Amino acid sequence: MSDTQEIRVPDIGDFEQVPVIEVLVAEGDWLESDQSLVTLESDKATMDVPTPAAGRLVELKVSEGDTVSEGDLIGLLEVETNGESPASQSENTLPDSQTTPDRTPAPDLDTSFQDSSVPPVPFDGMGKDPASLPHASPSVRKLAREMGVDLSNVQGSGRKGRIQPDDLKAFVKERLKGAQGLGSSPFPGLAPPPAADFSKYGETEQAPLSRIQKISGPNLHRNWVSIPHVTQFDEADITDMEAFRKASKQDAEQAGTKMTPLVFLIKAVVAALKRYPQFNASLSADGESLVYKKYFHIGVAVDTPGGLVVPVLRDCDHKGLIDLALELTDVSARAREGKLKGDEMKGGCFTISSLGGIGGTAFTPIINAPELAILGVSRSETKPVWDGETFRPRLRLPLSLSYDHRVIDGSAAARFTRYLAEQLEDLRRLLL
Ligand code: CAO
Repeated sequence: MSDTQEIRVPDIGDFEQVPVIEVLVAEGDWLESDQSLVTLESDKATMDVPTPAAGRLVELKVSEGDTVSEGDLIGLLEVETNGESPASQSENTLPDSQTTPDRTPAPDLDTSFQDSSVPPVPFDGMGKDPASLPHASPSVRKLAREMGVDLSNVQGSGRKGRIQPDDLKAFVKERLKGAQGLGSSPFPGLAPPPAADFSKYGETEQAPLSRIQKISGPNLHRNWVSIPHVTQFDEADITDMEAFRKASKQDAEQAGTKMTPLVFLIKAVVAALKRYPQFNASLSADGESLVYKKYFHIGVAVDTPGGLVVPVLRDCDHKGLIDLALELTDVSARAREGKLKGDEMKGGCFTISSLGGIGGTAFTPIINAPELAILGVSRSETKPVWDGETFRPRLRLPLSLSYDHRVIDGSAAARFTRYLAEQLEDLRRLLL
């Protein structure tokens, strides 16, 4: 036996003539209990009207664009009664055949905190600004909750930005893909950079990114967005260091190399890492502790035709200036020829990126995770420095230390950079 039930608009608060923005079923459909029939949208929120029972929708009385108020007829439902009179059935399975607005189950309001078992709640009783809530049906919200997706990050493709099941699936797929292409949006929900047809504005030529760029780009991107960077700037007076470097030129040449300021910086960095061990550490995998390293392997950024690579010079605490200069010449030459082995770019504690041979006054280097800091070096310049009585020409070397502010405080970074500068200002300190 079957019975026909009316499905009416339930209590929707003080709202009248609310537009039907979506019809989710068709006449003849077999419906599950609580399945959404239509979506209504006031100027404050959207809500789905569910069917009160399982059955076949024999007639649909509304279509998209209609407006409805509490009590209006939405459709007629044919319900199997299995020989029992509707009145004798449990309210949990089948409601009365004469469903009134009061008896209709509560609409599943379009809010992230709403549960379908609560009594009817008017549109304007939702506790927070409904206009700020993303538009999505209760089934999409339920799915999003189950998958731990924050719908405010999902872009809806439906009317007025309503989030459709396919939008949610596409969002999850995108997140699962992990590494994103360099041209895509870094954050879900954030529009990708606008695609432009540059040829409309003039002649163009397209060339693929180098292999190194394709590998290092996503790593730089991850480090930039996942580490809170702060950069501390300082200057070292390297007038005396430079005099020593020039005086040692012959010794270096006899050894078959040349000593640039970079080798002095490597030694000074080792001294500063010894003095401030938290700069020679990494966060543990669970982010709960610091792993302090007892070795001093320094990475050096090398500019190659294919892109930036960072070979690591090992045990720099045990090596002299000439040894480091020889090694640096060797690895940078092999880096430019693309002959570095993978292992030679691993295991670094701290990286130095020197643009001193090119120019510039300062820059903000990106930390080479899992390291916690990186030193940028710019071109030294002779500047007038006041010595208390007069201005004297002094050679000043700009230092830019980017550090992971989750672990390193600004005061520690300032001390580290100052200490580093002091080592360069008086090389005898490096012997201590
Ligand atoms: N101030 C003034 N002069 C400097 C200097 C500084 N801070 N650093 C180097 N110089 C001088 C050197 O003494 C050398 O001069 P001479 O030829 O007269 O001796 C000249 O500049 C060129 O030095 P260099 O660059 O060949 O050698 P280096 O040891 O300083 O650096 C290397 C080696 C491999 C690090 C460097 O060649 C390089 O690739 N730097 C680029 C790193 C980079 O791209 N970083 C950016 C990362 S962020 O995108």
